[in-house]
Amino acid sequence: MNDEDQASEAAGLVGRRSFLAVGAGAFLCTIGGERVSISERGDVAKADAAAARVPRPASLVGAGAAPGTDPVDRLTFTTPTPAPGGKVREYWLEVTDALWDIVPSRPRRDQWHGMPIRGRSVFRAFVYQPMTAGFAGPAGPAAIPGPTLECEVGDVLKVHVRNGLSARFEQAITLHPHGVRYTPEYDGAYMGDFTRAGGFIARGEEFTYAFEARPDSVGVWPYHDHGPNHTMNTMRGLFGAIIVHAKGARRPDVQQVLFLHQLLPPTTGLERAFQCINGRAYAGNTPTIRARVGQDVAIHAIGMDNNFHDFHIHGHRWLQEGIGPITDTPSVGPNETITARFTEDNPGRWLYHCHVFSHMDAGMAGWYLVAP
Ligand SMILES: [Cu+2]
Repeated sequence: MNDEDQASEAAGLVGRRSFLAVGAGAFLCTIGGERVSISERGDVAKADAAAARVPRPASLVGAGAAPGTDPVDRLTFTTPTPAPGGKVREYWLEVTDALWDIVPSRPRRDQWHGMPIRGRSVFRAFVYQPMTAGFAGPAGPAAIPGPTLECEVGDVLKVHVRNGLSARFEQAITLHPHGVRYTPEYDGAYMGDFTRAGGFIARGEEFTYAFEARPDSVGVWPYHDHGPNHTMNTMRGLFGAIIVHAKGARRPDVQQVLFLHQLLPPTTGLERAFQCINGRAYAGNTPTIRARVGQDVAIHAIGMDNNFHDFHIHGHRWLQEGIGPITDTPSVGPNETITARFTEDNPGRWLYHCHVFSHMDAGMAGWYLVAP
């Protein structure tokens, strides 16, 4: 079987050879008013079928009825412009479905334990693919996570999103940001009859979001799908990071975003669960971070599943506001960010990993290599 056949079968589209209950990975989705239980390998197809039945919200049909009857539903909003000295930072993202290998090293291997990884590891992910202006062509690979959107306080992030899913995935998607300031029009949230323009991008359509980077937006934040099928779509890869820098702030020499998340059989159709960092599992497949002594290093860990993770870097400690004063293993919850920022002073080969043992042992680990 080639990878495409494997992924189709894995998603339950070609036939389910085995009934495999995976209780630990079960979750419930509410999709357009339907409750969909996601508990078996390949149940992603059930979520997709439910999402395909969600109609375009009445508020977005034709001239558009007001979304609801409360006075707040009749408010209208303007598109923000940059503060004095600020800029418009434009990004073009196409939502595509793509085959994704969770363990791409050949042979498949966990470098930490020198252990072969057996079985299939390719599934069909949904991703935000970076595109050049006007969606002229790809600006980068279709990958988990989507591109990091960067700006400074005073800027407006203008994010063009096109739903480029293939015909078998007839469903709306969105982009919902954290941290920046936005009106309901640019919330990117599907809300049934109350849905505003950015909350339902049907297949083949596009929408342009405008987000303001305010002084209280400084930090590192996730963005993710918040359309009718948001839970499943986020779990299969529709997420990325936003970094808002203080005006004129010195950028770190090394900056790395790490999403901590699971890829489970109900979502992937694969036989086993993978504990992932940026869509990959096991050291040598997950990001290898490199720095030199003396560099200003910022490593941002973001939770992107139903779990809490404990982010640990060997050989290092850092100030963690609200947890510290000094830590080397802070917890990070769903859609929460922690930042490990320090001046590098400890050369060598180091591990970084989630310190939940079952996560660490199933792939949520990687290398941090520090040159003298
Ligand atoms: Cu974990």
